Amino acid sequence: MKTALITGITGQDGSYLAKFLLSKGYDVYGTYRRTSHRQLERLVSMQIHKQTNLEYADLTDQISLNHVIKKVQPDEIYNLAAQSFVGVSFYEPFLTSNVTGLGALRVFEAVREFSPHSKIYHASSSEMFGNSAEIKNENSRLYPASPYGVSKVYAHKSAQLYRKSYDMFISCGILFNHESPFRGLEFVTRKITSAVAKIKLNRQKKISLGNLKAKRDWGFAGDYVKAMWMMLQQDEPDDFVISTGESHSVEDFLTKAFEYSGLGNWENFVDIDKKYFRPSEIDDLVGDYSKAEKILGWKPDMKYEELVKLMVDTDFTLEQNNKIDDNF
Ligand code: NDP
Ligand code: GDR
Repeated sequence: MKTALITGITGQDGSYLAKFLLSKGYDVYGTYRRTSHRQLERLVSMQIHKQTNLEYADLTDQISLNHVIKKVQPDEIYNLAAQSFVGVSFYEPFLTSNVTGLGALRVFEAVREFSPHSKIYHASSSEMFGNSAEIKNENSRLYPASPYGVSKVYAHKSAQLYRKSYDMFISCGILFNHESPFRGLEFVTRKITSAVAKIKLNRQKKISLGNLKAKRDWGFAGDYVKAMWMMLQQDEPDDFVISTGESHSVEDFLTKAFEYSGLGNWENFVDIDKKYFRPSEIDDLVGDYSKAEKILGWKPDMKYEELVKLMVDTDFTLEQNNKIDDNF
């Protein structure tokens, strides 16, 4: 039985990945942080919290990472933990750099010192590319447009450096946006689908949003975690873009979600609020996943329209049962 350790197991991707690895027969460990509120929600909803081994560790605390990695000696480490919200990275740039940038380096150092046989998957991001018109691949220029993007570039370059300098197996997945019913409520897709459910049930009148013109390459998280695993089944470490190859605007997502729900024209329900605009924005992001298709045999399964429907349907059912957080 192989052992995997997931940093960020409580997040969207961590929970999908844990479920996937358990289905493959892995002994799954995950790191989590002490918080004052419920944090295992996703693992509990997926009914896998009792099958995973949880260990305290924080990406800002080298000792905690050393301890867990030394103890577990995992065959595979998936470094997913991050301050992952681009919007907040403008308000908390130091925290974001510390967790999302330096945090990855701390994981690599802990592995180098205490578990050099472990293969590492590192969560890089399309946010590293910033604003430029072309379709992005593994060789596209990195020109980040947020403190989060800068931190991901630091981690990505550190991964490549450690791979080369110390012969470590570190593969980077350059993942484009991927969503699901387990997406955090602050991200725009889930913000829209959770609002649609509340509006439909007369529990909310309007939703406030920012830049509706921005376009993103949105895929399904369940498809993307498979690519992470595939990268670690290779003989050599490498970098791979994981995407769908098409982008849609926030406005298009709104249109589809409101029409599908039966509420009709979104314009009756949306306010534009300046506070949701970012100091610098990426207009459009589209990824070319042909390298992953060729080498890993990976391609996305779920289509964009299916994803919108899945999220609208799931949020409606959740809201009917009063299960969407009201404090958000
Ligand atoms: P989430 O925000 O849902 O999950 C982030 C995870 O990191 C949570 O488990 C969170 O724990 C944990 N975490 C945050 N800060 C720390 C810390 N200081 N120490 C330890 N753990 C911490 O992100 P996703 O699941 O969506 O993304 C997973 C990874 O992939 C992230 O690195 C993200 O930046 C990257 N990525 C995501 C994409 C996407 O579209 N989803 C696209 C490209 C890259 P807690 O629950 O306690 O907050
Ligand atoms: P992103 O995702 O920044 O691409 O980062 P997000 O869903 O936050 O924003 C997507 C686009 O929508 C625009 N937008 C809004 N966004 C939010 N959150 N809230 C709003 O009200 C709103 N209105 C318009 C944004 O300006 C943006 O253009 C995600 C994260 O998962 C990162 O961790 C990951 O690395 C990247 O995707 C790839």
